[in-house]
Amino acid sequence: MATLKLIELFCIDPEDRDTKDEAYIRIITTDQSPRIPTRGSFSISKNQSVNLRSNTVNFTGKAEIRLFDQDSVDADDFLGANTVDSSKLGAGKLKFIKNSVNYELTYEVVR
Ligand SMILES: [Ca+2]
Ligand SMILES: [Ca+2]
Repeated sequence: MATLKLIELFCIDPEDRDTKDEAYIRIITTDQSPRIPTRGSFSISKNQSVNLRSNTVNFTGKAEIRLFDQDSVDADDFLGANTVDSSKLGAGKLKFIKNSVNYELTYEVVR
């Protein structure tokens, strides 16, 4: 068992061109799939960051981190996925890059 600690989500280029993105994260583990934030989304635009330090998830094996932009009329945009491993402890950065969209998520895996 390890703990995934989210630290910061940084938007280099948003998905929604003219407005802010409504970003949210879903973490898929072997036994749960929490959404962060639980309801709604983080309002984020180009060169802005969101502090995620209050969010931790316990997991065993691998955890998949999926990033979405919530849209109100059409379906939410899936912006990519990354996997972290409970045996690889330490801090790191995950890239979410799709077409012109570019996000960076800072995280740490601790025991
Ligand atoms: Ca969108
Ligand atoms: Ca949106």
